[in-house]
Amino acid sequence: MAEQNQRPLLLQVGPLLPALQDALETRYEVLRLWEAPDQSELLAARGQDVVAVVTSGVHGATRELMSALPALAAVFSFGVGYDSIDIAAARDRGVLVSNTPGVLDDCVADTAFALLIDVARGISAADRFVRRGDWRQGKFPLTSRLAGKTCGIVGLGNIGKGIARRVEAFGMEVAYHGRHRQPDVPYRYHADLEALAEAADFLVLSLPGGPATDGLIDARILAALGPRGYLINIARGSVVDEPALVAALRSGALGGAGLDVFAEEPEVPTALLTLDNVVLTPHLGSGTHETRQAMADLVLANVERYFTNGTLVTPV
Ligand code: 8YV
Repeated sequence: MAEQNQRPLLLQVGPLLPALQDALETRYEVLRLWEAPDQSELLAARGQDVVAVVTSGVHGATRELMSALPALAAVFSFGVGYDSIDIAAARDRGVLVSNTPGVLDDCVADTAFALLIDVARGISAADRFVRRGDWRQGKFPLTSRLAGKTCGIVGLGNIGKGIARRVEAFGMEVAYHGRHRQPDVPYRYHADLEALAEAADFLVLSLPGGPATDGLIDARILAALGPRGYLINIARGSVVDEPALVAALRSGALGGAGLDVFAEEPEVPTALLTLDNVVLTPHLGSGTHETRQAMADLVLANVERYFTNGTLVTPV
């Protein structure tokens, strides 16, 4: 028991890849917050000894949680997006924060492209059509070609650039919107998001979540995308005004949508479940064995570097 107490005490907010949990538990003492029958009781009893939090983009870390941990020095997150972590609270306290950039770009870009081609060509809808036996009654409706269309990317970071390369390979034009024009990219820049939505056949969201982008894709942007336009979201549900999206899809003001993220995960607006022009996936953007392992390795590398020399591999 004495040996246990000498290991740094980590607080794990929610479940993580089992291999990561095991690796952490062999080196550190880990409190599993989500398993505690009474979380406040656990925090009151052990919170003062916790030196680091291990969390994810999904589980986050609130100011309230951090304030229950007076010795907290670092937050390690599994995921690239850190909108669920109160960065201002961490800065106020001098708490370091790490995330897992770089290692998931390909898989998330693949997911965006998969949703795009699925919604354009009706792959999931056609699969349902075949399974229902509808083929015997007639042909599947015609769908939309990708080649020659314009893909508007909102947020041209590493994931956005990966999406751009994929759609270019399918003969699409790329345009983008972001806070700044990027002089080194060959794509058309729209300083105005509405102008990008008007120019685009497909609007793909690959920007960070958080207060700065909350509800950015509203009824006006969806109307600009229009009845033959498609919205693809692999970013965060919070960047879209979800009721406006549901209304636009139901009325036909928007052509269709491919959505991997939602405002209140794992809840999905029930109105979307019956629409054939919508493809829904359960926030699986980074969800491959290889990428989740690479994310786990990067979390562990950050934890180990921190406890070796007080620095991080990938600080936020
Ligand atoms: C999730 C993600 O974090 O990296 C991100 O920002 O959204 C995802 O990779 C991951 O699913 C956390 O469990």
